[in-house]
Formats: sequence, structure tokens, C-alpha cells
Amino acid sequence: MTLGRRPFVAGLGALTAVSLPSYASALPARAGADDTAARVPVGPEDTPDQLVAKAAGLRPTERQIAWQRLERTAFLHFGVNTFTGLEWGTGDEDPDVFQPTGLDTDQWARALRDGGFTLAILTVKHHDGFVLFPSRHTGHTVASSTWEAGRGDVLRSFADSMRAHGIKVGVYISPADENQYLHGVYANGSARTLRTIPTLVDGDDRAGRGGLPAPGLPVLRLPATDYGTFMLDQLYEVLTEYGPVDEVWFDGAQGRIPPEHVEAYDWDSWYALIRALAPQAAIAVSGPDVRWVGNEDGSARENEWSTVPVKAMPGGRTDFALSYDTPDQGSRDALVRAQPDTDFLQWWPAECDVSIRPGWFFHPEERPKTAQQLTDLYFRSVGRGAVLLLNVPPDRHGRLDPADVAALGAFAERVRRELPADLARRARARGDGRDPALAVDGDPDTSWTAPAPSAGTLTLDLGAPTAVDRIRLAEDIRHGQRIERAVVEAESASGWTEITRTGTVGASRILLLPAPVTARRWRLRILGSRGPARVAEFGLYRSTL
Ligand code: FUL
Repeated sequence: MTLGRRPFVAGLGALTAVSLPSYASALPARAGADDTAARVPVGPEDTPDQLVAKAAGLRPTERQIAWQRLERTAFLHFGVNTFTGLEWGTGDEDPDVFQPTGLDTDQWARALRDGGFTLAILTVKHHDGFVLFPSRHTGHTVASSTWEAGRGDVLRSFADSMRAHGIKVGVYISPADENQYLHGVYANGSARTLRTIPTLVDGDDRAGRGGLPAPGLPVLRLPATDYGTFMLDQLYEVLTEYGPVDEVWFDGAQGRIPPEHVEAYDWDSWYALIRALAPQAAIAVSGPDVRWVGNEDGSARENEWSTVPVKAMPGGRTDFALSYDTPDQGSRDALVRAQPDTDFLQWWPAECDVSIRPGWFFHPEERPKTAQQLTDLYFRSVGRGAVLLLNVPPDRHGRLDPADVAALGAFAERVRRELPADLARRARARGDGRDPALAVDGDPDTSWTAPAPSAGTLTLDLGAPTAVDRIRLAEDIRHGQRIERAVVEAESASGWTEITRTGTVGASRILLLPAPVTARRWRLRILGSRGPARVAEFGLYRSTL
């Protein structure tokens, strides 16, 4: 993405006051250096064919590919609302309401691991402004609660537990902040001026000589308002003291703050700081790397494109050129319809957020979704080329409810039974174009290349008649998203018969057959594509429910 101003980043030699993790000292020479193929400008002179060619030319960044492969990610909404019963807090809560009686983040991690989740995002700060680690920049934190005698740190415990169980760490830091609004920092009309981050506070343990940060600490100079600086300082603490972070999630809601109190967020500076301190982190939703799917039901569109038209907003924020919830975000028609409002076409893949319970925070009277409902959500998100972001809220003990834990385990088991061993793995593959065997080798980074746009047939011989009721297709998204229409056929005594069709494929497309079909030879025919299709996976499964 293009940032308005380049940050100044300095690593200042050996470290003394705070131990800085090695990943943070390896600062990139240029933030966002790999982002150039993920975004292309659009103008009124572009013909419909040029728009399609531009969309087909987009490539995801390395961090977007890594994010896409997470498939199942989790949210943990936890904070003062857990104890007040609210969904949106007020910002003037007594921090002492935060009293988990038996915080057990290892239990969160075990349940998520057993549910097949690969990354978890904690609400480090929701709209109420209460912070789950002892930030130096606000008193509205866990340190002001008598919980753990003010020495508790949920973020530390969460991050340690997740990593110990092989789960990546993500953070939700709400741009809206009721508490800072009440303290006159949020939307106070302050000027956007060049600020030095970190801002050292009285008695700061990060201070070196002469009022400067200690040698070895990264120092950034970025333009920001007072509140923008508060956010930068908080992001700095999170991204330098808690180990690698792989997703930073910025919500778009204003909470209960009156809408006329507008804080013009310093998105460009926040993004620059994240790129500098956590270059691997995907910036989601109000961010350039990952787009909100447009609903909170966990469902992607039947035909989901990761290449979509966007508007460039003040401060460097990316916004939808069409409405966020339009049923068609990326077809040829959509690209043309959006053109008058489009600044760029962008690789901006969809994330499907949904809660396992009706609320985002824990409410004792609510019940979790069943394993079957969760599996349907999996098919409607991961099965349509998106990533699932499932919220599982900890309760007032600081544990996941046993009913939710059971549902997560049963969900993972059900997905295993829906998609057990891939029957196509190392089948004899024939095809026009190049390297048909690479579509059945189990490697997402290798692919069959169809001979031409909207053409190509890939045939698998399984060696014996085999019953199939689930089909999984995947494009090699390192080469972009191309397939618009394809058909899967099976050979019977009377010849080749259509079994099912698909529209878009993208990173992953799961097709469910209403009943098993038995055949020895199966084939995929590309009917429409924006360039020669690159198929990384043509998988065949027989569910064992
Ligand atoms: C929304 C927020 O307002 C909700 O409280 C929740 O955090 C959800 C994931 O995003 O916009």
C-alpha cells in the first residue's frame, strides 16, 4: 500500500532497559516493500477488458498468503463487558469490575488448538477503552484492578499460552475509545504534528540518557493527533513487548461516542508503525491486507473475489468502492459498475467474523452454536475462499465455557469426517497445459497450468471406481485469482457426466454433493477464467459422517 509519508525508523544499537525481541530489531528497509503487485490504479479510460486484466494481474503479498492459509482463526472478546453484561461499554467503568476468578489462557489455547484454529485475536482494547495489559499510557487497565493485586497481564498470559500451543497471536485494538473520549483525548481537535514514538512517561523503564529511549529501542517519528499518538504508543508496547503478532484488527465502529465527535484517525501512521515493528502482521478490516466480508454471520458470498475495487480514503485507509455488503464484489460486472468510484483494484481477501454465541462478549444465558452449525460456517467461509474468524468469549472465571469447548472439539471432528483422506492424492493426472500432477501432490505452492484462458481439462484416474461426495479445489493464489467458472465431471458407462459446477475458486472452494457418486475417472474443465487457470488442488473426498 502507498503511505503518505515514509516513517523514520532508527534501531539504536545495544539494548538495555527493555528486552527487545529479535524480530522487532530486524526492521525492514522500506515498509510495505512487497505490496506493489497487490494494488493497481484504475482510471475512467480503462475498458472493461482492461479492468479484468488488471484484476487478473493482482498478486497477494507474502503476508496475505500466510494469512489466507490460516483458514480457521478465532476471536476472544474479553474485558470489562464480560463482567458488566454489556456488549458496548461506557468507558467510565470502575477497573475493579474486572475480576476473573480463575484466568486460564492455557485452557483457551487447548480448546482452540483442538478446534483446528491456527491464530487467535484477543480484544486487547474494546470500544470502552479498558486495556488488558498494564499500559504505561492510561490508567484504565488491568493494573488498576485489584485482580492479581494489579499485577495481572491478560495479553502476556494469552500470548504465552497461544504460542506454547502452536497458535499465532493477533490483537484487536479498538480505534474508538470511550475512556479517552471522556478524558478529552479522543476527538479533542488537536493538531496532527510530528511525534516521537515511544512517548516516554514519568519513571519510564524504557528511558536511556537525556530523556531518550534506551539504545536498541526502535524510535519512530510519525505525524499524529493526541489520540493518534496514544494509539501509536499502545501499538508500540504491544508490538515490542509481547512477541510476534500476526494480525492487527481495527474495527470500524464508533461505540457509544456521539457521531459528531469525529477523530480523524492517523491510519497512515498506525500502519507505518505496524509495518516497521511487525512486518508479518496482516492489518485487518480497517486495514489494507484483509477485508470484512460485509456481515457478522460468518458467510462469504457464493462467488467471492479477493480482487476487488477500492477507494483510497483520507489517511491512507482502504474502503469499498461498492457497498461493503453488495452481493457481488468482484465479477466483471461489478468491476465495471464500480469504476466511477474506484481508485484501485486491490488484493483484499475476505474474513468472515461470527460469534459462537449470539453476543460477542460472554453472557451466561446464551448458548453456543452446534458442531453442525459451525461446520456449515466453515463451508460458507473457508469453502468459499475466505478465512473464518470465530469468536469464543471467555466467561467471568476467565475460562471458555465447557459447552463452547465441547462444540469446538466436535466441530473439528466433524470437519475431519467431512474431508478425510484426499482420494485424489497422487492419482494419475492428465491434462492439457503444463504439470497436471502438481494439482494432486498436496503442495499448495505447485499447480497445473491450463493451456489458455477459459480452457483446459484436468483428468484424474483413481485406478478403481471410487465414491466421492466432497470436492475441494484451490487456485495457486501466488499467481492471482483467475477462475470464473468450471465444471466437475465423472465418467460413467454412458460417457462424461456433469457432477457439479463452481463459479469462483480462489484459495479454496469446497463443493458438497447431495449424494456420493462412484467413478474411476474424474475431470475438471475450466469454462471461464481471467488468464490460464493455475490449479493447486483438485481433491476428492468421501465423507464418513
Ligand atoms: C464490531 C464491534 O462493535 C463489536 O463489539 C465486535 O467487536 C465486532 C467484532 O466488531 O464492529
